[in-house]
Amino acid sequence: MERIYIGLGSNLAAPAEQLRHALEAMAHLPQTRLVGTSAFYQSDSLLPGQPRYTNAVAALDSSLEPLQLLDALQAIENDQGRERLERWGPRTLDLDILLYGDRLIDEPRLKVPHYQVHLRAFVLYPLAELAPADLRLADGRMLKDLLADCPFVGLERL
Ligand code: A4P
Ligand code: MG
Repeated sequence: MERIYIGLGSNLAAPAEQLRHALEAMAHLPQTRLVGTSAFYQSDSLLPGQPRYTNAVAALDSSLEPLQLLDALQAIENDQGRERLERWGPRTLDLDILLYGDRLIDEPRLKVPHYQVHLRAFVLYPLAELAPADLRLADGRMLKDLLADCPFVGLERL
């Protein structure tokens, strides 16, 4: 079992409902336990002209291998009507593997830690609700240092 953190995001079709539904689906994955869920947060899209996003982070314990977990998460996205029309386009559900134990993964389909973890208040603040205060990412960065460099601006805790 490894501790895994998943970032959830939605900005279409009742986002908070999409997140609740996805949490339920993740709780039912094989060899996996949902061990924690952050609060939900709203913020503007990183790209202008899109609806606001609702985001959260979930903590899982799982013995699925990373690519198996990615497949399972993409199946959940597809079940919830995800259409990949354009990169960064609006979406009913986006599930990103933020951290996978202390693994560094660099494969064509999967980069962990997620490449934009450090830039995104809507990832770091919910992550900090679930992760130990002294969490060190696999690449050596400390969560508390990333938080210190990422102001809580434009985030609305629901
Ligand atoms: N992939 C590689 N690494 C990972 C990983 N760690 N977790 C690959 C999940 N997938 C990973 O993803 C494209 C491919 O990335 C996948 O097929 C997988 O093999 P995608 O979800 O199909 O495409 P995307 O979501 O459009 O791209 P990306 O880069 O995941 O977008 P982001 O970074 O998620 O950004 N504003 C706010 N406020 N909140 C948001 O959540 N999200 C985005 C989308 C833009 N603005 C936002 C938010
Ligand atoms: Mg994504």
